[in-house]
Amino acid sequence: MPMAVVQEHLHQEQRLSFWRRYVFSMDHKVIGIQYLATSMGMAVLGGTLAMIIRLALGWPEASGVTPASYLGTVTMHGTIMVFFVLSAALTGGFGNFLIPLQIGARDMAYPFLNMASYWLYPISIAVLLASYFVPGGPPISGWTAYPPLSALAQAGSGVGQVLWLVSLAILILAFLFGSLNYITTILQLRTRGMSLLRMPLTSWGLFITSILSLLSFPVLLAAAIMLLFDRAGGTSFFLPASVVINGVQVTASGGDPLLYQHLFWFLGHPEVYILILPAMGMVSDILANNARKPIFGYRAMVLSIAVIAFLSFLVWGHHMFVSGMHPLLGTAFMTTTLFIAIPSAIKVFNWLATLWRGKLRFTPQMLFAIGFVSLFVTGGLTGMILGSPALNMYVHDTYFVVAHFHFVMGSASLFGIFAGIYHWFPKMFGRKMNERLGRLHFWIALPATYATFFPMHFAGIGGMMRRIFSTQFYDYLAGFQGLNQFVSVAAFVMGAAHMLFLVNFVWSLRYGERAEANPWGATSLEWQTSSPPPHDNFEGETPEVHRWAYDYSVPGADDDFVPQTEPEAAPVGVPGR
Ligand code: HEM
Ligand SMILES: [Cu+2]
Repeated sequence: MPMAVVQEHLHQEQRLSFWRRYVFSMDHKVIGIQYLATSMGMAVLGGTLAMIIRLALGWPEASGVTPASYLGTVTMHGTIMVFFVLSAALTGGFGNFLIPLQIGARDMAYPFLNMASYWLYPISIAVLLASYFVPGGPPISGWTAYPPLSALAQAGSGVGQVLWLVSLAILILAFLFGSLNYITTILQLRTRGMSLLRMPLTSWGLFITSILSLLSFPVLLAAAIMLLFDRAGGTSFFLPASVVINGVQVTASGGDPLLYQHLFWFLGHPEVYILILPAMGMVSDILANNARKPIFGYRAMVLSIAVIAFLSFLVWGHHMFVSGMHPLLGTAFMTTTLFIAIPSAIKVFNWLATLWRGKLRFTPQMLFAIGFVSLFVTGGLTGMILGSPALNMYVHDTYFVVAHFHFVMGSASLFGIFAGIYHWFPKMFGRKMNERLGRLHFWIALPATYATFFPMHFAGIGGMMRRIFSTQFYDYLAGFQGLNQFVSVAAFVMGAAHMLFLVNFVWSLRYGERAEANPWGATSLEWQTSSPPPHDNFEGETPEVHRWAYDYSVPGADDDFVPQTEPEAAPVGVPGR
Protein backbone atom coordinates (compact mmCIF):
# COMPACT_ATOMS: atom_id res chain seq x y z
CA MET A 1 0.00 0.00 0.00
CA PRO A 2 1.48 3.41 -0.90
CA MET A 3 2.12 5.76 1.99
CA ALA A 4 -0.67 8.19 1.06
CA VAL A 5 -3.23 5.41 1.12
CA VAL A 6 -1.99 4.26 4.50
CA GLN A 7 -2.25 7.76 5.92
CA GLU A 8 -5.76 8.08 4.57
CA HIS A 9 -6.65 4.73 6.11
CA LEU A 10 -5.27 5.76 9.50
CA HIS A 11 -7.07 9.05 9.27
CA GLN A 12 -10.35 7.29 8.57
CA GLU A 13 -9.77 5.02 11.53
CA GLN A 14 -9.45 8.02 13.84
CA ARG A 15 -12.79 9.30 12.65
CA LEU A 16 -14.62 6.05 13.36
CA SER A 17 -17.28 6.15 16.01
CA PHE A 18 -17.00 4.26 19.28
CA TRP A 19 -19.30 1.57 17.87
CA ARG A 20 -17.20 0.95 14.77
CA ARG A 21 -13.97 0.94 16.75
CA TYR A 22 -14.78 -1.27 19.69
CA VAL A 23 -18.01 -3.11 18.92
CA PHE A 24 -18.43 -3.71 15.19
CA SER A 25 -14.71 -3.44 14.59
CA MET A 26 -12.89 -4.99 11.63
CA ASP A 27 -9.51 -4.69 13.37
CA HIS A 28 -8.17 -8.20 13.97
CA LYS A 29 -6.78 -7.15 17.36
CA VAL A 30 -10.14 -5.94 18.62
CA ILE A 31 -11.85 -9.04 17.22
CA GLY A 32 -9.27 -11.29 18.89
CA ILE A 33 -9.86 -9.62 22.25
CA GLN A 34 -13.64 -9.83 21.74
CA TYR A 35 -13.35 -13.56 21.07
CA LEU A 36 -11.12 -14.02 24.10
CA ALA A 37 -13.35 -12.02 26.45
CA THR A 38 -16.49 -13.81 25.30
CA SER A 39 -14.85 -17.21 25.68
CA MET A 40 -13.77 -16.25 29.21
CA GLY A 41 -17.39 -15.49 30.04
CA MET A 42 -18.36 -18.90 28.65
CA ALA A 43 -15.57 -20.50 30.70
CA VAL A 44 -17.15 -19.11 33.86
CA LEU A 45 -20.48 -20.61 32.82
CA GLY A 46 -18.96 -23.98 31.81
CA GLY A 47 -16.95 -24.01 35.03
CA THR A 48 -20.03 -23.36 37.14
CA LEU A 49 -21.74 -26.31 35.46
CA ALA A 50 -18.67 -28.43 36.27
CA MET A 51 -19.01 -27.49 39.93
CA ILE A 52 -22.67 -28.56 39.85
CA ILE A 53 -21.63 -31.90 38.33
CA ARG A 54 -19.05 -32.41 41.07
CA LEU A 55 -21.57 -31.46 43.74
CA ALA A 56 -23.97 -34.11 42.42
CA LEU A 57 -21.29 -36.82 42.23
CA GLY A 58 -19.96 -36.05 45.70
CA TRP A 59 -23.21 -35.50 47.57
CA PRO A 60 -26.13 -36.64 45.37
CA GLU A 61 -28.98 -36.05 47.84
CA ALA A 62 -27.78 -32.71 49.16
CA SER A 63 -26.98 -31.28 45.73
CA GLY A 64 -30.59 -30.89 44.61
CA VAL A 65 -29.62 -32.20 41.16
CA THR A 66 -32.00 -34.75 39.60
CA PRO A 67 -30.97 -37.47 37.12
CA ALA A 68 -32.67 -35.55 34.29
CA SER A 69 -31.16 -32.17 35.12
CA TYR A 70 -27.80 -33.91 35.60
CA LEU A 71 -27.75 -35.04 31.97
CA GLY A 72 -28.63 -31.55 30.77
CA THR A 73 -25.82 -30.15 32.90
CA VAL A 74 -23.25 -32.60 31.52
CA THR A 75 -24.34 -31.91 27.94
CA MET A 76 -24.11 -28.16 28.32
CA HIS A 77 -20.80 -28.37 30.21
CA GLY A 78 -19.13 -30.48 27.51
CA THR A 79 -20.54 -28.50 24.61
CA ILE A 80 -19.59 -25.16 26.13
CA MET A 81 -16.09 -26.21 27.11
CA VAL A 82 -15.13 -27.90 23.84
CA PHE A 83 -16.69 -25.60 21.27
CA PHE A 84 -17.43 -22.32 23.02
CA VAL A 85 -14.40 -22.00 25.29
CA LEU A 86 -11.37 -23.89 23.99
CA SER A 87 -12.03 -23.62 20.23
CA ALA A 88 -13.20 -20.04 20.47
CA ALA A 89 -10.34 -18.83 22.69
CA LEU A 90 -7.54 -20.58 20.80
CA THR A 91 -8.46 -19.99 17.19
CA GLY A 92 -10.86 -17.04 17.55
CA GLY A 93 -8.91 -15.26 20.28
CA PHE A 94 -5.23 -15.98 19.75
CA GLY A 95 -5.63 -16.74 16.03
CA ASN A 96 -7.08 -13.33 15.36
CA PHE A 97 -4.84 -11.35 17.61
CA LEU A 98 -1.55 -13.01 16.72
CA ILE A 99 -1.52 -14.12 13.09
CA PRO A 100 -1.30 -10.71 11.34
CA LEU A 101 1.11 -9.38 13.97
CA GLN A 102 3.43 -12.39 13.80
CA ILE A 103 3.63 -12.50 10.00
CA GLY A 104 3.95 -8.73 9.61
CA ALA A 105 0.57 -7.96 8.03
CA ARG A 106 -1.60 -4.92 8.66
CA ASP A 107 -4.74 -6.98 9.19
CA MET A 108 -6.49 -10.15 8.06
CA ALA A 109 -7.10 -10.71 4.36
CA TYR A 110 -10.89 -10.29 4.78
CA PRO A 111 -11.61 -7.91 7.66
CA PHE A 112 -15.37 -7.88 7.07
CA LEU A 113 -15.58 -11.68 7.07
CA ASN A 114 -13.61 -11.56 10.29
CA MET A 115 -16.12 -9.26 11.95
CA ALA A 116 -18.96 -11.49 10.70
CA SER A 117 -17.16 -14.51 12.16
CA TYR A 118 -17.06 -12.90 15.59
CA TRP A 119 -20.68 -11.77 15.61
CA LEU A 120 -21.98 -15.21 14.68
CA TYR A 121 -20.40 -16.44 17.92
CA PRO A 122 -22.58 -14.52 20.43
CA ILE A 123 -25.59 -15.34 18.26
CA SER A 124 -24.81 -19.06 18.56
CA ILE A 125 -24.37 -18.60 22.33
CA ALA A 126 -27.78 -16.96 22.60
CA VAL A 127 -29.41 -19.85 20.70
CA LEU A 128 -27.64 -22.42 22.87
CA LEU A 129 -28.57 -20.77 26.15
CA ALA A 130 -32.16 -20.29 25.00
CA SER A 131 -32.52 -24.04 25.54
CA TYR A 132 -32.69 -23.33 29.28
CA PHE A 133 -35.92 -21.43 28.74
CA VAL A 134 -37.89 -23.85 26.54
CA PRO A 135 -40.17 -26.71 27.60
CA GLY A 136 -38.03 -29.77 28.40
CA GLY A 137 -34.95 -27.65 29.06
CA PRO A 138 -31.46 -28.18 27.65
CA PRO A 139 -30.55 -31.24 25.55
CA ILE A 140 -29.44 -34.40 27.36
CA SER A 141 -27.54 -36.30 24.70
CA GLY A 142 -24.02 -35.16 25.59
CA TRP A 143 -21.55 -33.08 23.59
CA THR A 144 -21.52 -35.81 20.95
CA ALA A 145 -25.32 -35.79 20.49
CA TYR A 146 -25.59 -39.44 19.46
CA PRO A 147 -28.87 -40.56 17.89
CA PRO A 148 -31.33 -42.14 18.47
CA LEU A 149 -31.42 -40.24 21.80
CA SER A 150 -30.79 -36.91 20.08
CA ALA A 151 -33.05 -37.65 17.11
CA LEU A 152 -36.25 -38.64 18.86
CA ALA A 153 -38.39 -36.18 20.75
CA GLN A 154 -39.86 -39.14 22.67
CA ALA A 155 -36.45 -40.00 24.08
CA GLY A 156 -34.73 -36.76 24.93
CA SER A 157 -35.49 -33.19 25.72
CA GLY A 158 -37.79 -31.13 23.52
CA VAL A 159 -36.87 -28.02 21.60
CA GLY A 160 -33.57 -27.88 23.52
CA GLN A 161 -31.93 -30.41 21.21
CA VAL A 162 -33.09 -28.49 18.13
CA LEU A 163 -31.63 -25.28 19.53
CA TRP A 164 -28.38 -27.12 20.24
CA LEU A 165 -28.13 -28.24 16.61
CA VAL A 166 -28.94 -24.78 15.25
CA SER A 167 -26.49 -23.16 17.63
CA LEU A 168 -23.72 -25.51 16.58
CA ALA A 169 -24.44 -24.91 12.89
CA ILE A 170 -24.06 -21.14 13.43
CA LEU A 171 -20.85 -21.58 15.41
CA ILE A 172 -19.41 -23.82 12.72
CA LEU A 173 -20.04 -21.07 10.16
CA ALA A 174 -18.17 -18.65 12.43
CA PHE A 175 -15.21 -21.03 12.62
CA LEU A 176 -15.25 -21.63 8.86
CA PHE A 177 -15.14 -17.87 8.17
CA GLY A 178 -12.24 -17.65 10.59
CA SER A 179 -10.25 -20.53 9.10
CA LEU A 180 -10.66 -19.26 5.53
CA ASN A 181 -9.36 -15.92 6.68
CA TYR A 182 -6.37 -17.32 8.58
CA ILE A 183 -5.28 -19.58 5.73
CA THR A 184 -5.53 -16.81 3.13
CA THR A 185 -3.80 -14.32 5.39
CA ILE A 186 -0.87 -16.62 6.08
CA LEU A 187 -0.48 -17.65 2.46
CA GLN A 188 -0.89 -14.17 0.95
CA LEU A 189 0.01 -11.45 3.42
CA ARG A 190 3.36 -12.44 4.91
CA THR A 191 5.76 -9.52 4.91
CA ARG A 192 9.05 -9.38 2.97
CA GLY A 193 11.47 -12.04 4.11
CA MET A 194 8.87 -13.98 6.13
CA SER A 195 9.19 -17.35 4.43
CA LEU A 196 6.94 -20.11 5.79
CA LEU A 197 9.93 -21.69 7.50
CA ARG A 198 10.69 -18.46 9.34
CA MET A 199 7.25 -18.25 10.92
CA PRO A 200 7.07 -18.66 14.70
CA LEU A 201 5.55 -22.00 15.74
CA THR A 202 2.50 -20.21 17.16
CA SER A 203 1.58 -19.16 13.63
CA TRP A 204 2.34 -22.66 12.35
CA GLY A 205 0.04 -24.22 14.94
CA LEU A 206 -2.74 -21.83 14.03
CA PHE A 207 -2.18 -22.31 10.29
CA ILE A 208 -2.39 -26.10 10.36
CA THR A 209 -5.32 -25.91 12.76
CA SER A 210 -7.19 -23.72 10.27
CA ILE A 211 -6.69 -26.32 7.56
CA LEU A 212 -8.00 -29.00 9.95
CA SER A 213 -11.05 -26.87 10.76
CA LEU A 214 -11.79 -26.15 7.15
CA LEU A 215 -11.72 -29.83 6.24
CA SER A 216 -13.49 -31.29 9.26
CA PHE A 217 -16.11 -28.84 10.51
CA PRO A 218 -18.22 -29.08 7.30
CA VAL A 219 -18.67 -32.78 8.04
CA LEU A 220 -20.15 -31.99 11.44
CA LEU A 221 -22.25 -29.28 9.83
CA ALA A 222 -23.68 -31.86 7.43
CA ALA A 223 -24.28 -34.31 10.28
CA ALA A 224 -26.01 -31.62 12.36
CA ILE A 225 -28.28 -30.65 9.48
CA MET A 226 -29.17 -34.27 8.75
CA LEU A 227 -29.88 -34.82 12.44
CA LEU A 228 -32.05 -31.72 12.43
CA PHE A 229 -34.05 -33.20 9.54
CA ASP A 230 -34.40 -36.48 11.42
CA ARG A 231 -35.62 -34.69 14.46
CA ALA A 232 -37.89 -32.09 12.94
CA GLY A 233 -38.40 -33.02 9.29
CA GLY A 234 -39.49 -36.65 9.30
CA THR A 235 -36.40 -38.12 7.64
CA SER A 236 -34.54 -41.09 9.12
CA PHE A 237 -30.90 -40.86 8.15
CA PHE A 238 -29.85 -41.97 11.60
CA LEU A 239 -32.98 -43.62 12.96
CA PRO A 240 -33.25 -47.39 13.14
CA ALA A 241 -36.42 -48.95 11.72
CA SER A 242 -37.68 -49.57 15.20
CA VAL A 243 -36.73 -48.57 18.73
CA VAL A 244 -38.59 -49.12 21.98
CA ILE A 245 -38.71 -46.13 24.30
CA ASN A 246 -40.36 -46.42 27.69
CA GLY A 247 -42.17 -49.53 26.48
CA VAL A 248 -43.52 -47.80 23.35
CA GLN A 249 -42.34 -48.87 19.92
CA VAL A 250 -41.23 -46.01 17.67
CA THR A 251 -40.82 -46.83 13.99
CA ALA A 252 -39.04 -45.04 11.16
CA SER A 253 -38.29 -45.87 7.56
CA GLY A 254 -34.89 -47.09 8.69
CA GLY A 255 -31.48 -45.45 8.81
CA ASP A 256 -28.29 -46.07 10.72
CA PRO A 257 -27.28 -44.44 14.01
CA LEU A 258 -23.72 -45.62 13.41
CA LEU A 259 -23.50 -43.39 10.35
CA TYR A 260 -23.82 -40.42 12.68
CA GLN A 261 -21.01 -41.71 14.88
CA HIS A 262 -18.74 -41.95 11.85
CA LEU A 263 -19.58 -38.43 10.72
CA PHE A 264 -19.27 -37.03 14.23
CA TRP A 265 -15.86 -38.55 14.92
CA PHE A 266 -14.54 -37.69 11.50
CA LEU A 267 -14.82 -34.15 12.83
CA GLY A 268 -14.48 -35.07 16.48
CA HIS A 269 -10.97 -36.42 16.43
CA PRO A 270 -9.49 -33.61 14.30
CA GLU A 271 -11.41 -31.28 16.64
CA VAL A 272 -9.41 -32.48 19.63
CA TYR A 273 -6.27 -31.55 17.70
CA ILE A 274 -7.82 -28.23 16.75
CA LEU A 275 -7.75 -27.64 20.49
CA ILE A 276 -4.20 -28.75 21.10
CA LEU A 277 -2.11 -27.65 18.08
CA PRO A 278 -2.46 -23.88 18.68
CA ALA A 279 -1.60 -24.46 22.35
CA MET A 280 1.43 -26.51 21.27
CA GLY A 281 2.59 -23.65 19.06
CA MET A 282 2.23 -21.04 21.79
CA VAL A 283 3.93 -23.28 24.34
CA SER A 284 6.90 -23.80 21.98
CA ASP A 285 7.41 -20.05 21.64
CA ILE A 286 6.97 -19.40 25.34
CA LEU A 287 9.42 -22.15 26.34
CA ALA A 288 12.10 -20.86 23.94
CA ASN A 289 11.59 -17.28 25.10
CA ASN A 290 11.82 -18.15 28.79
CA ALA A 291 14.70 -20.59 28.40
CA ARG A 292 16.56 -17.95 26.30
CA LYS A 293 17.39 -20.69 23.80
CA PRO A 294 16.43 -21.47 20.20
CA ILE A 295 13.59 -23.95 19.98
CA PHE A 296 15.13 -27.41 19.60
CA GLY A 297 14.40 -29.03 16.22
CA TYR A 298 12.30 -26.30 14.58
CA ARG A 299 11.79 -28.19 11.31
CA ALA A 300 10.90 -31.38 13.17
CA MET A 301 8.36 -29.35 15.16
CA VAL A 302 6.72 -28.03 11.99
CA LEU A 303 6.74 -31.46 10.41
CA SER A 304 5.26 -33.15 13.46
CA ILE A 305 2.42 -30.61 13.61
CA ALA A 306 1.67 -31.42 9.97
CA VAL A 307 1.93 -35.20 10.49
CA ILE A 308 -0.32 -35.10 13.57
CA ALA A 309 -2.86 -33.11 11.55
CA PHE A 310 -2.75 -35.56 8.66
CA LEU A 311 -3.02 -38.64 10.87
CA SER A 312 -5.87 -37.11 12.84
CA PHE A 313 -8.13 -37.75 9.84
CA LEU A 314 -7.37 -41.47 9.87
CA VAL A 315 -8.04 -42.42 13.47
CA TRP A 316 -11.68 -41.56 14.17
CA GLY A 317 -12.68 -45.22 14.49
CA HIS A 318 -10.87 -45.47 17.86
CA HIS A 319 -13.95 -43.88 19.38
CA MET A 320 -16.08 -46.73 18.03
CA PHE A 321 -14.18 -49.94 18.83
CA VAL A 322 -17.17 -51.29 20.74
CA SER A 323 -19.74 -50.41 18.08
CA GLY A 324 -19.49 -53.82 16.46
CA MET A 325 -16.70 -52.94 14.07
CA HIS A 326 -14.87 -55.69 12.19
CA PRO A 327 -11.72 -56.68 14.12
CA LEU A 328 -9.55 -56.02 11.07
CA LEU A 329 -10.86 -52.47 10.84
CA GLY A 330 -10.26 -52.11 14.56
CA THR A 331 -6.65 -53.16 14.03
CA ALA A 332 -6.27 -50.60 11.25
CA PHE A 333 -7.58 -47.82 13.48
CA MET A 334 -5.36 -49.02 16.30
CA THR A 335 -2.31 -48.79 14.04
CA THR A 336 -3.01 -45.26 12.83
CA THR A 337 -3.87 -44.16 16.38
CA LEU A 338 -0.64 -45.48 17.86
CA PHE A 339 1.33 -43.86 15.04
CA ILE A 340 0.29 -40.45 16.39
CA ALA A 341 2.43 -41.18 19.41
CA ILE A 342 5.55 -40.73 17.25
CA PRO A 343 5.16 -37.05 16.26
CA SER A 344 3.70 -36.36 19.72
CA ALA A 345 6.78 -37.83 21.38
CA ILE A 346 9.06 -35.87 19.03
CA LYS A 347 7.40 -32.67 20.22
CA VAL A 348 7.75 -33.56 23.88
CA PHE A 349 11.40 -34.49 23.37
CA ASN A 350 12.06 -31.17 21.62
CA TRP A 351 10.38 -29.16 24.38
CA LEU A 352 12.53 -30.86 27.01
CA ALA A 353 15.65 -30.38 24.88
CA THR A 354 14.75 -26.67 24.58
CA LEU A 355 14.66 -26.39 28.37
CA TRP A 356 17.87 -28.38 28.82
CA ARG A 357 20.62 -26.09 30.18
CA GLY A 358 18.63 -22.97 29.38
CA LYS A 359 18.68 -19.84 31.52
CA LEU A 360 15.20 -20.56 32.79
CA ARG A 361 12.94 -17.66 33.77
CA PHE A 362 10.01 -18.89 35.84
CA THR A 363 7.42 -16.35 34.75
CA PRO A 364 3.77 -17.42 35.05
CA GLN A 365 3.65 -18.14 31.32
CA MET A 366 6.71 -20.39 31.63
CA LEU A 367 5.15 -22.31 34.53
CA PHE A 368 1.93 -22.85 32.63
CA ALA A 369 3.84 -23.90 29.51
CA ILE A 370 5.76 -26.51 31.53
CA GLY A 371 2.45 -27.55 33.12
CA PHE A 372 1.07 -28.00 29.61
CA VAL A 373 3.85 -30.43 28.71
CA SER A 374 3.29 -32.41 31.89
CA LEU A 375 -0.47 -32.66 31.42
CA PHE A 376 -0.13 -33.55 27.74
CA VAL A 377 2.22 -36.42 28.55
CA THR A 378 -0.01 -37.71 31.35
CA GLY A 379 -3.07 -37.69 29.11
CA GLY A 380 -1.22 -38.96 26.05
CA LEU A 381 -0.07 -42.09 27.87
CA THR A 382 -3.63 -43.22 28.57
CA GLY A 383 -4.37 -42.50 24.91
CA MET A 384 -2.04 -45.38 24.07
CA ILE A 385 -4.06 -47.67 26.34
CA LEU A 386 -7.36 -46.51 24.85
CA GLY A 387 -6.01 -46.89 21.34
CA SER A 388 -5.62 -50.63 21.72
CA PRO A 389 -8.99 -52.34 21.11
CA ALA A 390 -8.30 -55.14 23.60
CA LEU A 391 -7.77 -52.66 26.42
CA ASN A 392 -10.32 -50.17 25.15
CA MET A 393 -13.23 -52.65 25.43
CA TYR A 394 -12.64 -52.78 29.15
CA VAL A 395 -12.63 -49.07 29.88
CA HIS A 396 -14.70 -47.60 27.04
CA ASP A 397 -17.38 -45.21 28.29
CA THR A 398 -15.97 -45.20 31.81
CA TYR A 399 -14.28 -42.52 33.88
CA PHE A 400 -10.97 -43.74 32.48
CA VAL A 401 -11.87 -41.97 29.23
CA VAL A 402 -13.04 -38.93 31.18
CA ALA A 403 -9.63 -38.82 32.88
CA HIS A 404 -7.81 -39.22 29.55
CA PHE A 405 -9.44 -36.38 27.74
CA HIS A 406 -9.58 -34.03 30.68
CA PHE A 407 -5.81 -34.30 30.96
CA VAL A 408 -4.88 -34.21 27.32
CA MET A 409 -7.52 -31.86 26.00
CA GLY A 410 -9.32 -30.09 28.82
CA SER A 411 -6.45 -29.26 31.14
CA ALA A 412 -3.54 -29.17 28.72
CA SER A 413 -5.31 -26.80 26.32
CA LEU A 414 -6.50 -24.66 29.21
CA PHE A 415 -2.96 -24.39 30.57
CA GLY A 416 -1.82 -23.43 27.06
CA ILE A 417 -4.43 -20.66 27.04
CA PHE A 418 -3.30 -19.40 30.45
CA ALA A 419 0.33 -19.40 29.29
CA GLY A 420 -0.73 -17.48 26.19
CA ILE A 421 -2.66 -14.86 28.14
CA TYR A 422 0.13 -14.25 30.67
CA HIS A 423 2.56 -13.93 27.76
CA TRP A 424 0.59 -11.74 25.33
CA PHE A 425 -1.43 -9.69 27.84
CA PRO A 426 1.15 -6.84 27.71
CA LYS A 427 0.84 -6.76 23.92
CA MET A 428 -2.95 -6.72 24.09
CA PHE A 429 -3.40 -4.13 26.80
CA GLY A 430 -0.05 -2.38 27.34
CA ARG A 431 0.19 -3.64 30.91
CA LYS A 432 1.61 -6.75 32.56
CA MET A 433 -0.38 -9.15 34.68
CA ASN A 434 0.68 -9.49 38.30
CA GLU A 435 3.46 -12.11 38.35
CA ARG A 436 3.13 -13.11 41.99
CA LEU A 437 -0.56 -13.78 41.70
CA GLY A 438 0.18 -15.62 38.44
CA ARG A 439 2.64 -17.94 40.14
CA LEU A 440 0.24 -18.54 43.01
CA HIS A 441 -2.45 -19.39 40.43
CA PHE A 442 -0.15 -21.99 38.91
CA TRP A 443 1.01 -23.58 42.14
CA ILE A 444 -2.58 -24.16 43.26
CA ALA A 445 -3.96 -25.06 39.83
CA LEU A 446 -1.44 -27.74 38.85
CA PRO A 447 -1.71 -29.99 41.94
CA ALA A 448 -5.48 -29.43 42.05
CA THR A 449 -5.76 -30.48 38.39
CA TYR A 450 -3.88 -33.70 39.05
CA ALA A 451 -5.88 -34.37 42.22
CA THR A 452 -9.10 -33.87 40.28
CA PHE A 453 -8.46 -35.99 37.23
CA PHE A 454 -5.96 -38.63 38.29
CA PRO A 455 -8.26 -40.58 40.65
CA MET A 456 -10.81 -40.81 37.84
CA HIS A 457 -8.62 -43.48 36.22
CA PHE A 458 -9.24 -45.74 39.21
CA ALA A 459 -12.96 -45.11 39.21
CA GLY A 460 -12.99 -45.97 35.50
CA ILE A 461 -11.04 -49.20 35.91
CA GLY A 462 -13.46 -50.05 38.73
CA GLY A 463 -16.33 -49.77 36.27
CA MET A 464 -17.78 -46.35 37.00
CA MET A 465 -19.43 -45.31 33.75
CA ARG A 466 -19.59 -41.82 32.27
CA ARG A 467 -22.61 -39.60 32.64
CA ILE A 468 -24.17 -41.39 35.60
CA PHE A 469 -25.79 -39.16 38.14
CA SER A 470 -24.75 -41.07 41.22
CA THR A 471 -22.70 -44.08 42.21
CA GLN A 472 -25.33 -44.94 44.80
CA PHE A 473 -27.62 -46.87 42.45
CA TYR A 474 -25.09 -49.66 41.99
CA ASP A 475 -23.75 -51.79 44.82
CA TYR A 476 -20.41 -52.36 43.13
CA LEU A 477 -19.86 -48.60 42.81
CA ALA A 478 -20.91 -47.64 46.34
CA GLY A 479 -17.29 -47.96 47.45
CA PHE A 480 -16.30 -45.11 45.15
CA GLN A 481 -18.21 -42.47 47.07
CA GLY A 482 -15.15 -41.39 49.05
CA LEU A 483 -13.07 -41.11 45.90
CA ASN A 484 -15.74 -38.99 44.27
CA GLN A 485 -15.93 -36.67 47.24
CA PHE A 486 -12.15 -36.25 47.18
CA VAL A 487 -12.28 -35.44 43.47
CA SER A 488 -15.06 -32.92 44.06
CA VAL A 489 -13.11 -31.09 46.74
CA ALA A 490 -10.04 -30.98 44.47
CA ALA A 491 -12.23 -29.62 41.67
CA PHE A 492 -13.52 -26.84 43.92
CA VAL A 493 -9.93 -25.89 44.79
CA MET A 494 -9.07 -25.87 41.08
CA GLY A 495 -12.08 -23.65 40.36
CA ALA A 496 -10.98 -21.25 43.11
CA ALA A 497 -7.45 -21.09 41.64
CA HIS A 498 -8.86 -20.10 38.26
CA MET A 499 -10.93 -17.40 39.93
CA LEU A 500 -7.59 -15.94 41.10
CA PHE A 501 -6.67 -15.70 37.43
CA LEU A 502 -9.87 -13.81 36.62
CA VAL A 503 -9.23 -11.37 39.47
CA ASN A 504 -5.66 -10.86 38.26
CA PHE A 505 -6.86 -10.31 34.67
CA VAL A 506 -9.41 -7.66 35.58
CA TRP A 507 -7.15 -5.98 38.15
CA SER A 508 -4.22 -5.82 35.72
CA LEU A 509 -6.30 -4.18 32.99
CA ARG A 510 -6.35 -1.06 35.19
CA TYR A 511 -3.54 -1.34 37.67
CA GLY A 512 -0.99 -3.67 36.06
CA GLU A 513 2.57 -2.46 35.65
CA ARG A 514 2.96 -0.61 32.34
CA ALA A 515 4.69 -2.70 29.69
CA GLU A 516 7.13 -1.46 27.08
CA ALA A 517 7.06 -2.76 23.48
CA ASN A 518 9.09 -5.89 24.21
CA PRO A 519 8.94 -6.74 27.92
CA TRP A 520 10.06 -10.38 27.54
CA GLY A 521 13.02 -9.78 25.21
CA ALA A 522 11.28 -11.69 22.42
CA THR A 523 12.29 -12.00 18.78
CA SER A 524 9.07 -12.28 16.77
CA LEU A 525 7.47 -9.35 14.97
CA GLU A 526 4.58 -8.62 17.34
CA TRP A 527 7.16 -7.56 19.95
CA GLN A 528 8.88 -5.11 17.61
CA THR A 529 5.90 -2.73 17.62
CA SER A 530 4.32 -0.75 20.44
CA SER A 531 2.15 -2.31 23.18
CA PRO A 532 -0.70 -2.20 22.26
CA PRO A 533 0.09 -1.92 18.54
CA PRO A 534 -1.42 0.91 16.46
CA HIS A 535 -4.42 0.25 14.21
CA ASP A 536 -2.29 -0.81 11.23
CA ASN A 537 0.10 -2.77 13.50
CA PHE A 538 3.43 -1.34 12.31
CA GLU A 539 3.00 2.46 11.92
CA GLY A 540 2.66 2.61 8.16
CA GLU A 541 5.65 0.55 7.07
CA THR A 542 5.50 -3.23 7.49
CA PRO A 543 8.75 -4.71 8.83
CA GLU A 544 11.23 -6.71 6.79
CA VAL A 545 12.31 -10.09 8.14
CA HIS A 546 15.89 -11.35 7.98
CA ARG A 547 15.97 -14.44 10.17
CA TRP A 548 13.88 -17.04 12.00
CA ALA A 549 12.19 -16.31 15.33
CA TYR A 550 14.54 -18.21 17.61
CA ASP A 551 17.83 -16.31 17.71
CA TYR A 552 18.21 -16.39 21.48
CA SER A 553 21.64 -16.28 23.18
CA VAL A 554 23.45 -16.07 19.83
CA PRO A 555 27.23 -16.07 20.43
CA GLY A 556 28.69 -12.66 19.66
CA ALA A 557 25.41 -10.73 19.75
CA ASP A 558 25.07 -7.66 22.00
CA ASP A 559 21.84 -8.84 23.57
CA ASP A 560 20.62 -12.32 24.47
CA PHE A 561 18.09 -12.12 21.62
CA VAL A 562 18.17 -10.90 18.03
CA PRO A 563 14.80 -9.73 16.64
CA GLN A 564 13.60 -11.11 13.30
CA THR A 565 13.90 -7.61 11.85
CA GLU A 566 17.66 -7.41 12.49
CA PRO A 567 19.64 -7.44 9.18
CA GLU A 568 21.93 -10.31 8.25
CA ALA A 569 25.10 -8.43 9.25
CA ALA A 570 24.29 -9.18 12.86
CA PRO A 571 25.24 -12.67 14.09
CA VAL A 572 22.86 -15.39 12.94
CA GLY A 573 22.15 -18.24 15.36
CA VAL A 574 21.61 -20.99 12.82
CA PRO A 575 23.01 -20.19 9.37
CA GLY A 576 20.45 -19.92 6.61
CA ARG A 577 17.49 -19.18 8.86
C1 HEM B 1 -1.30 -40.04 21.70
C2 HEM B 1 -2.40 -39.44 21.45
C3 HEM B 1 -3.82 -39.95 21.72
C4 HEM B 1 -4.35 -41.18 21.64
C5 HEM B 1 -3.60 -42.44 21.25
C6 HEM B 1 -5.75 -41.09 21.98
C7 HEM B 1 -6.64 -42.14 22.02
C8 HEM B 1 -7.97 -42.06 22.37
C9 HEM B 1 -8.93 -43.11 22.30
C10 HEM B 1 -8.64 -44.50 21.80
C11 HEM B 1 -10.12 -42.66 22.74
C12 HEM B 1 -11.45 -43.41 22.79
C13 HEM B 1 -11.72 -43.99 24.12
C14 HEM B 1 -13.10 -44.59 24.26
O1 HEM B 1 -14.09 -43.88 24.08
O2 HEM B 1 -13.19 -45.80 24.57
C15 HEM B 1 -9.93 -41.30 23.08
C16 HEM B 1 -10.92 -40.48 23.56
C17 HEM B 1 -10.79 -39.12 23.63
N1 HEM B 1 -9.64 -38.38 23.38
FE1 HEM B 1 -7.83 -39.13 22.92
N2 HEM B 1 -6.04 -39.82 22.26
C18 HEM B 1 -4.89 -39.09 22.10
C19 HEM B 1 -4.75 -37.74 22.23
C20 HEM B 1 -5.79 -36.88 22.46
C21 HEM B 1 -5.69 -35.46 22.40
C22 HEM B 1 -4.43 -34.68 22.06
C23 HEM B 1 -6.90 -34.99 22.71
C24 HEM B 1 -7.35 -33.58 22.81
C25 HEM B 1 -6.63 -32.53 22.71
C26 HEM B 1 -7.79 -36.11 22.97
C27 HEM B 1 -9.12 -36.01 23.31
C28 HEM B 1 -9.97 -37.06 23.47
C29 HEM B 1 -11.38 -36.95 23.77
C30 HEM B 1 -12.15 -35.67 23.92
C31 HEM B 1 -11.89 -38.23 23.90
C32 HEM B 1 -13.28 -38.67 24.33
C33 HEM B 1 -14.37 -38.31 23.49
C34 HEM B 1 -15.69 -38.79 24.01
O3 HEM B 1 -15.97 -39.98 23.93
O4 HEM B 1 -16.48 -37.97 24.52
N3 HEM B 1 -7.08 -37.25 22.81
N4 HEM B 1 -8.60 -40.94 22.85
CU1 LIG C 1 -9.94 -39.50 18.90
